Amino acid sequence: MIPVPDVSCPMSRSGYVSLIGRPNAGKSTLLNKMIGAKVAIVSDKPQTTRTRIVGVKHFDEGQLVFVDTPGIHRPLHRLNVRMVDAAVETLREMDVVVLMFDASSRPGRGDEFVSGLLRDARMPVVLALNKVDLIPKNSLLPLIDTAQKWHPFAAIVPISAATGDGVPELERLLLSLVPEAEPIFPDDYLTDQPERVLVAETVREKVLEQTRAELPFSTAVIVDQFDESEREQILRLYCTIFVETESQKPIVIGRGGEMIKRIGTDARRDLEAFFETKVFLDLRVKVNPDWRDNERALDEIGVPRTARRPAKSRRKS
Ligand SMILES: Nc1nc2c(ncn2[C@@H]2O[C@H](COP(=O)(O)OP(=O)(O)OP(=O)(O)O)[C@@H](O)[C@H]2O)c(=O)[nH]1
Ligand SMILES: [Mg+2]
Repeated sequence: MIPVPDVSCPMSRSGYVSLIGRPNAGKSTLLNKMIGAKVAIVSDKPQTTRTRIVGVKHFDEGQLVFVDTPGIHRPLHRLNVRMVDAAVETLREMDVVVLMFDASSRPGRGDEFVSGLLRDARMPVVLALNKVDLIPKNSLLPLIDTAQKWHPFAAIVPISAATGDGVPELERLLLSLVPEAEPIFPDDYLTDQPERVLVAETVREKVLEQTRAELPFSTAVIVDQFDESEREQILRLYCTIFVETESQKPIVIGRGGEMIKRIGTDARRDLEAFFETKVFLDLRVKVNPDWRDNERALDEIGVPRTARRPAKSRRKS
């Protein structure tokens, strides 16, 4: 008998897709948009994301496992070395890479540098030109021209991670580029981010929103206590916000505690929506000098280790 191919059940496609690019390109915004949940914090300050964040999107035809990464920049602290290495390492491990440019700003040496990192990448690289909602369509052509000289991209896709424009097309393309394979995660799996990390990151997002200059870079948040014994009625969360110097402490606290109150109110509102319960949030501010260069402090904050050392100059972070 001639075997009849089973066309009713085509092989599914699944794979890991890394999101890389310079700080502020919109990688975390895209991750959240694609998986339909906020698992990565977003801000208008560069260097928002500090670790890899996995978010899974399930399709009838398969699964895309996105890995959001910290923006690639010149690292001048041990923290930043760990961040950049977390991003660059994905170039060896993933099935597909999405390199993201902020198309609303002129391509610069930073974009060229990141494109250069792709030289030895064996996997297909898709270039996503983000923030097209901010620019006229015809302004993309010179950017595409420049980018094509930097790397033989598998495709170049204009998107707006904020509005979702072009995102379904990007997802379809990525599904066609990942290997034929069974889903990697169960069909209700969303993210690798533990609840405690989501809490700490939500608080840090509000600190980033409210503060300026050096403060966003020198702030870290840890959850000291996550008390869900009365979760049905109220979830009690105790967090510490670390700053690097005594002089930064009053800035986060604000005049008469005004700033820390606003951070707390905004964070609590988001956390109550996320956990679907009432939240009690206790925030305190502590000085942890030079935590960005202290390996033990970085371990505690949960930024994975790396072997490399930071560059010499401390002028920029
Ligand atoms: N107008 C517009 N703004 C966007 C878009 N995508 C992201 N943004 C904004 O750009 C800023 C940076 O976004 P993020 O998603 O935090 O960028 P990122 O690449 O993850 O940045 P790092 O984590 O620092 O590497 C935020 O203010 C976003 O709201 C977009 O498509 N259009
Ligand atoms: Mg980010």
